[in-house]
Amino acid sequence: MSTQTFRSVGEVRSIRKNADGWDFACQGGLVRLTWLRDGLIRVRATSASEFGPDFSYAIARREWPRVKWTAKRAGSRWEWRSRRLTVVIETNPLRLEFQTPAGERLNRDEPERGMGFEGPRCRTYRELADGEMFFGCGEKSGQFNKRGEAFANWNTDNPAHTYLNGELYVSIPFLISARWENGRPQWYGLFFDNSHRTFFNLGRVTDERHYFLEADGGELDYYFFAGPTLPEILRDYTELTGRMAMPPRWALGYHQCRWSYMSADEVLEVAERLRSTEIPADVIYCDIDYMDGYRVFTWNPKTFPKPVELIRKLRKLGFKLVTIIDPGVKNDDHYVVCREGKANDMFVRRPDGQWFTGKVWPGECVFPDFTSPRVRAWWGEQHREFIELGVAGFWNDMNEPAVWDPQSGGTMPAEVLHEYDGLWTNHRRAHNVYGLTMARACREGWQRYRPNERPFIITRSAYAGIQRYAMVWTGDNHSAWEQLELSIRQCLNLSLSGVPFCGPDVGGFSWDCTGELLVRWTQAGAYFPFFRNHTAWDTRRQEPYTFGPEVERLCREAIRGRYALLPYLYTQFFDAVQSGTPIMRPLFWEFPDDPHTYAVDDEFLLGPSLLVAPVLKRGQRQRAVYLPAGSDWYDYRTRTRFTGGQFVGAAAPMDFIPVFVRAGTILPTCQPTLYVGEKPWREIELEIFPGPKTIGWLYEDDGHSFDYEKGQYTLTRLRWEDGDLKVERVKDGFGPSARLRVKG
Ligand code: MIG
Repeated sequence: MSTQTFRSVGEVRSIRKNADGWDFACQGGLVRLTWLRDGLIRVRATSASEFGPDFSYAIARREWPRVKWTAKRAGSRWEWRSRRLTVVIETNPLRLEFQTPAGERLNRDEPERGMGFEGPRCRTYRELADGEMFFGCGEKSGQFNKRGEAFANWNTDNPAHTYLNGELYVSIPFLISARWENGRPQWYGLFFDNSHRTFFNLGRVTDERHYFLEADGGELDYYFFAGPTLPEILRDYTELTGRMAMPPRWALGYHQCRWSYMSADEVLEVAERLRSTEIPADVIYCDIDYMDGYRVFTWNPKTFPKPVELIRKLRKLGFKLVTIIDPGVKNDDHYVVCREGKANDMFVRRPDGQWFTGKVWPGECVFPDFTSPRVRAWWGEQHREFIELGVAGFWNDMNEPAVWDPQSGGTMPAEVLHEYDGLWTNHRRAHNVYGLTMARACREGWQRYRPNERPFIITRSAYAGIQRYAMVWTGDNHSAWEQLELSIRQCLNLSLSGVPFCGPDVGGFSWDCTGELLVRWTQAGAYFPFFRNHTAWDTRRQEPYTFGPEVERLCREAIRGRYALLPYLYTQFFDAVQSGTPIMRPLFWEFPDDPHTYAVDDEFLLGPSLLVAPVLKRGQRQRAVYLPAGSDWYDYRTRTRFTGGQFVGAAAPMDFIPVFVRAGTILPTCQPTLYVGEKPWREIELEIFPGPKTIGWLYEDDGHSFDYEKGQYTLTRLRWEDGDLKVERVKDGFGPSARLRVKG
């Protein structure tokens, strides 16, 4: 129990006005309000006499055009107005209220306590509205709607996680609130940018009238997003924290992994088997056992004697190789990375100046301080040899960081020091950005050696803004039906947290998968942005061909289905790159006016048009599917048309899961290939699902370079009118665009 008591910032004593906002000197702290854009305001508070340096690893954009706003005084309150947001500032004591321009309350400080401090902690108590729902918050397990839950954000290697909310690998303290008001949804977003351990209590065991957000240290620093719509909140959030760049097109294919393929021969055997069984696949992984004694950036000379040859053979088969890279560097002075790193002061130290060492796979390790720009550059250089060998991507694991020391909670002790880009601090503040800065070092290294090739970087740990550097997979799940179900909620919330490229270990990591579960998970996974089958060392084989011919056939069909949809999927990736739009979307993203969509967490949309209803139970051969109101829907297979706003009973034999297409869709598809680059998309087949207005989009580029950023892409708007296809090139920058053919 804390002996300290919470002290609210209290009443405003004086105000200092700057161009974009004001400083309020309060009885118990200093508060700064700044407009970033119309509808986006930043609130900072400190108990110190001055604000600390303004720095955050999450923030991508610092310069914003001037916002038009006005301030008006009425007694002890000020009213600030911009076009999308009104802020009411009560000064005695200081309390903030956020309103729509029409004066409807979006959210406000809880009147009794507002914001303040408790010892080193900062906290904001906020009013909780009746029926308020919460989404986002990264990859947390638990319910889809986080109302009534409480959780810490502290990156944790939690390999046995379940549906019970706990600390997981990723911390994204970004919250989206939705609530019904006069028959319409009302939205706001709140990004609590503090890299210390944060704790969100979203109405669990409180009086149901408030929720609170707190951090273990540092300043109270949050951004309020007024929307008014959900896409506008995500657009603003991803403008602030950045958007992903296009991944290489092959990264959208099927990935095959296992901990571990123990030798180059085994990697090739799996690759060849996938080809001979005609299961489409693009990527194969080397998990930790490819290394020499788990030393990063080495190969085991016995089992992987000629990596160049391996990569050449894989390339011939149409496979890319991705290797795992852990942060722990074996503490072995005969090992060049360790020796050089020590000589150049690259590793984190204890306060007494000693290297911090901790045990992970290689045994005793030292750990790079990725919060140093110098260390990031050096770490980036370490990838050079692998990049030049032809390694196509990097897998950043164990970067919470995981350290096998139960004494310090499975990570570094709090007192370990970090440079934090010049703001020297300890692990309390650096912990949650360790993974993000590692992924950043990897990406920046790649960019140095392959500036015009898109990197593929997959990370387990992350903080807000990770989408600028890497995609995220959800870590160590297990082969259980519950976990297949959970992965939908996790990836929907990750998608709403600015990370569009995400996915789980298909088939499950721990435990033995069954044929039926693998089929159902593969059928669902085919519609997730990231699609990788992976499993742990002590489980049965999990490649789709290891469960007998029937499972093999069913998985092949599911994976072929994804390859057929790649033109559509790739177009969604471009949308995410441009506007921060999630690829995998909750139903309410597209149908916010249908109140029933908010409770649907066992279906999702891929892009605007495909509704996917995975089978989540053993033995289930049909399932209820909710079709949102506001559109008609076609069964993807039978083309039977249904009206929205109802549950339908959909057939789900082992051959497929229910998928519906929104009426009014032109779906660009292609002939499935064995891997993405096997043949260029010469011909795109357009599947027409007529509606009142029937449209579609197609994005094309070279699939691997950054030339699209210079306009070398083609974006086509398709319309279907009176049985005729109308083609409009919105952008015509990529030469060899495909021929379009209406199917059927
Ligand atoms: O301590 O590299 O989540 O995907 O196979 C386990 C071995 C370390 C954890 C990752 C998992 C990977 C495994 N790693």
